[in-house]
Amino acid sequence: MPDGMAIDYDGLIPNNVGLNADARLRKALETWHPGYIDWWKGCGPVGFQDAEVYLRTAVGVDPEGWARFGFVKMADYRWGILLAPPIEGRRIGFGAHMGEPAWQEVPGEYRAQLRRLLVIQGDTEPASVEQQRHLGATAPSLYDLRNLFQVNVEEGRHLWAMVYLLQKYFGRDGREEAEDLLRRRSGDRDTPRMLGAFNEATPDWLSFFLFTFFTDRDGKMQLAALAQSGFDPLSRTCRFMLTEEAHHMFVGDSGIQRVIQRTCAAMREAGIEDPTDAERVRALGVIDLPTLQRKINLHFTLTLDLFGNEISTNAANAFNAGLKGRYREDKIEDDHRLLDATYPVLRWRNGVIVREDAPALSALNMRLRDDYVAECEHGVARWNRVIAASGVSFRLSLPHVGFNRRIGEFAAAAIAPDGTILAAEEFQARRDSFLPSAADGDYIQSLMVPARAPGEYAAWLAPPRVGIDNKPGDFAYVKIAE
Ligand code: BYC
Repeated sequence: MPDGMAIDYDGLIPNNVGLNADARLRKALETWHPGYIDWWKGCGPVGFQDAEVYLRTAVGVDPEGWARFGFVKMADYRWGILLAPPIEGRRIGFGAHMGEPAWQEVPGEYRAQLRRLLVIQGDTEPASVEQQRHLGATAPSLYDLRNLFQVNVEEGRHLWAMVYLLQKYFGRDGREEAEDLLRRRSGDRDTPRMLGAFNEATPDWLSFFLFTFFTDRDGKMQLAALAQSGFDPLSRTCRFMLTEEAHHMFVGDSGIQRVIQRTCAAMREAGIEDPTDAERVRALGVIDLPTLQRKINLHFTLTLDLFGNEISTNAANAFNAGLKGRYREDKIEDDHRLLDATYPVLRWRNGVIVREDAPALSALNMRLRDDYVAECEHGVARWNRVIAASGVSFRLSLPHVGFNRRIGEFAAAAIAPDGTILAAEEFQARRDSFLPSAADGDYIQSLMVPARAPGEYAAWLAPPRVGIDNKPGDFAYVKIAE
């Protein structure tokens, strides 16, 4: 079978990478498979493993083939290895090797760098499943429960995607890395996941929606940058992963819209004019908008840390090597080498925020982060339109990029969400007006009561406008075993 479009759906591991013709790789993956299933059962969704879930499964990589819907038990989900179709004659689009044919094998000089990128990407996928594992118990509807599990099984498949690349192209090192991906645990003191945000808790559904809006969107940006890679198997892998990522962000975006709709409708019915009167709004059993703003402040800034340092030689080297491009590199009109270019970077200098031109190569993390922030701004504008349409007078916003940071220029700075520079003590004193407090967490937790009858929704959340796969509002997306 050519390494192209044809899907082998009969074996243990559905794939379009010709696994049947590669005995060594098949054996390596089949050896890894039981450990993966153990991990899924031990660290994946708690409960519901015997439930029939209305999931989409990728059965092809063309626009029609990759989304087949049907009821499956999660442990029986067919986690496959699927690459986007090859592009004939593809060439490296940036960096020192620009114009050379894309690599089909790992270039020896970049082996370590490439492996590190694959491992970091791979590590985030199971981490998110671990973070979300307890959410099923408090799902606000069967529709939402199904979406959670869809996201979870696809993050599992994204782990498979990175493990495939590690096992196929990195021999024994790759096999060891694949084992370690199953060994680390989100939030574990001794063997944590690699990046900060993936060790945070996702304790409730508001956090889940914000995670899928903000943090999955970092996933999209990073995958889009890796999809430009001169290492063609990585490019094809990421291109296919991106088709799945869109739904994850939809879950977050529409989830927050539904929270806002419900809150605003409840306020209107009760005649509450002041959106900051949290006590009265909470008495209605919905999430007050200032609490949502504090949650946005937290999730946005945790995710900004995932872009690394604003000035990064790792990022410059990965670009120069042709391994990781910019967002939509192929649509940018410049020399794609950036040897003489500059890029404006926000820096923290002697207690003030300044904008300085830095060498564009070193500033690639900053540039990707700027592209990310622009997308987030669009999302917040959509949410604000929902608030405005309901007649409530309140505006959500993204906090300043220097607020609440742990990585990069602003890690040591005390900056308010509006960009005001504060003394460290003042920041601490006002912390609970910037970020969710323990009491906010308790309140949100108090709303997390499951709704499990078809068509039933928890009181803090509006129903979706349309169902998954155009199913009606009372469709039983999950058939829970008695
Ligand atoms: N936490 O030179 P720097 C997703 C480390 S999300 C802890 O600035 P670089 C998903 C850094 O590793 C997308 N450590 O780093 C979403 C480095 O350490 P070493 C995941 C951090 O390499 C939702 C040192 O600090 N994919 O897919 O330029 C659900 C120096 O930093 C952090 C990727 O990220 C942090 N936040 O930039 C499911 C793509 N940040 O090596 C899935 C692959 C930095 O010197 N990764 N450090 O010991 C990369 O491209 C880059 O490694 C990073 C960091 C953008 C992460």
